[in-house]
Amino acid sequence: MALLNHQLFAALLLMEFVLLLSAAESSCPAYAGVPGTPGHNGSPGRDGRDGFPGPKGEKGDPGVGAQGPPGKLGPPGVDGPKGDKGNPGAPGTALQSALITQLQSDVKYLTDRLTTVEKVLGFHLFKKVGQKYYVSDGLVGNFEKAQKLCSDAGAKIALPRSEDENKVLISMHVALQSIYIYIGATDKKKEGHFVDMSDQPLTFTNWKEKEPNDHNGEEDCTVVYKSGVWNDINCNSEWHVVCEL
Ligand code: FUC
Ligand code: CA
Ligand code: CA
Repeated sequence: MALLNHQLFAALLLMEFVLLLSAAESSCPAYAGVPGTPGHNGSPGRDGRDGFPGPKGEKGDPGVGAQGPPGKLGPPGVDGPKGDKGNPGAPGTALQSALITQLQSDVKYLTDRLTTVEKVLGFHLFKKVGQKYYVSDGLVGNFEKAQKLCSDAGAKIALPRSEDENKVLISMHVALQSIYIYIGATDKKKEGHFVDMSDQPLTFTNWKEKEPNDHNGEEDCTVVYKSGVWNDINCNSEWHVVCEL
């Protein structure tokens, strides 16, 4: 009962307050109150937008990094025009001239040797003695044919000019299975007077005993036996051909 009275009382109070308030608002003149104290600062606002771009900065200092690797080779350029002729060189010293002369001589010697060796390689059979090569393809012919076969190969018909050369020449008999080998000595121009193919007297001979005998008055060419001795023979007879280089 007491609680209900309380509640009722409170309700009446509230109604009266509301009535008073509405009356005041609608009809009673009022004065502004004293301003209150400023409130506390609010929390920070959101970030602002970006500003305008600033002025261009000064050029920076050169970098200090290591140089990079070289780029790839570019495509070849087109040939330029031919340059002018150079000025004459300064005169060489005496030593330089001597050296050039020597080198020219060496090059000639080597070139000549190479030419010879290349000719030698054109034959099936060859043997070296000193600076000379005896060469053969195992062919047979009369003296005229023997000379032609050799000259066609840039060579000469064999002619031993020493005991050594004579020995190496007859060593070819083994491979050739020959009886005689023609050599470049004749007495065609003057009977009994044998000369080489340049008409020079022979400086080495190895005649067999009782040779040359100009048998039947018709022997003006020369051959060498397997034993190494020489015999004058008819130039039309056919024997093995050996050339020299
Ligand atoms: C000897 C040689 C000749 C010929 C003859 C059959 O008289 O001198 O050259 O070989 O024999
Ligand atoms: Ca003769
Ligand atoms: Ca004879």
